[in-house]
Amino acid sequence: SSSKIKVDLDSSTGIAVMKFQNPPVNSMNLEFLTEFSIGLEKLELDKSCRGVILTSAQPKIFSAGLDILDMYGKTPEHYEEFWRAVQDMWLKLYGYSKITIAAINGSSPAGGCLVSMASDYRIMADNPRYRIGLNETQLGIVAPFWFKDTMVNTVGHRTTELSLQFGLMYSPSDALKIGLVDQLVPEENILSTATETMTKWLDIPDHAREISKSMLRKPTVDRLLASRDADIKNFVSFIAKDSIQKSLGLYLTMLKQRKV
Ligand code: CO8
Repeated sequence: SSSKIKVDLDSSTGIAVMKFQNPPVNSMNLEFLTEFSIGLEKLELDKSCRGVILTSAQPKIFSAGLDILDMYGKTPEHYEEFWRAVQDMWLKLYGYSKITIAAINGSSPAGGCLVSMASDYRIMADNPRYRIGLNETQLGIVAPFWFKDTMVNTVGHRTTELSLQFGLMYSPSDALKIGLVDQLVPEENILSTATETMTKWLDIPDHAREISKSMLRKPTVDRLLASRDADIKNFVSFIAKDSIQKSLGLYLTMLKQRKV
C-alpha cells in the first residue's frame, strides 16, 4: 500500500521526521489517520527515537484537516469508524511521551490546527498567505470538546471563545501574537530550525520532562477516555443530520468553485 506519511529516523540524533504526503492537501482520511497513529506508536516504542518533527511534503499546506469526504454521504458505520480513528490519533499525539514539534510549512485549518496544537512546540513558516485555526463553525459544524480543550490549553479561554465561535483563521503573525504558534521562521529554514529546537528539548532529561508533560496533559486526555463512546455517538448523530450534510455539501461546492 502506498504510504501517506514518510518517516525518517536519525538514530544518531534520536530525531524522527514524519512528513505528511497525502496530495493534494494532506487531508486526513481514515487511511491517513490509521497510518499516523501506527507510525507514532512505533516511534514511541523505538528506544532510538526521542523526538518527532511533524511537517508536510506538500507545498503551501501543512494539512487541510479532516477529510470532509469521510464525513459526507457515508453510512453511520463509516462515521463511527472514522471518528474512532480521529480520537485514536489525538489520544496518541496529545498524550505522547516523546517530544513533538510541528514544523507548520503551510496552511493548517481545523484538524491540521489540532495536530499542531497537540504537539509540544509549534514553528510556522512566516508566509503571510498561510492560515491556521479551528474554522469548524464556518462549515456549520462544531469542534468537539476535546478540540476545544486542546485550544484552551494552548491559547487560553478568552481567545478560544472568539476563535471557536467565529471559526477564526489566523495569519502567522496573528497566530504568534495569540500564542497559537511559538515561533515564525522563513519558510526555507523551517526544518533546520525545528531540528535545532529539538536539540534544545533533548538536553532535558527525558524522564523528568515526560512526567511534567503528563502532569499537564493527562487530565485532558482522561476526559475523552472517560467518554469515548458517547463522543462517537454524538458525532455520528450530529454529522448524519440532513441540515449538517447540507452545510457540508455547500462547503464542498464552495471549495470547488473557488478555484477556476
Ligand atoms: N477534505 C476533503 N477534501 C478537501 C479538503 C478537506 N478537508 N480540503 C480541500 N479538499 C479538496 C478540495 O475540494 C479540492 O478538491 P478538487 O481538486 O476535487 O476540487 C482539492 O482538495 C484541492 O483544494 P483547493 O483547490 O482548495 O486547494 P488550495 O491549495 O487552493 O487550498 C486549502 C488549500 C487552504 C487547504 C483549502 O483547500 C481549504 O481551505 N480546505 C478546506 C479546509 C477545511 O475547512 N477543513 C476543515 C475540515 S473539518 C475538520 O478538520 C474538523 C472537523 C471536526 C468534526 C466536527 C464534528 C461534527
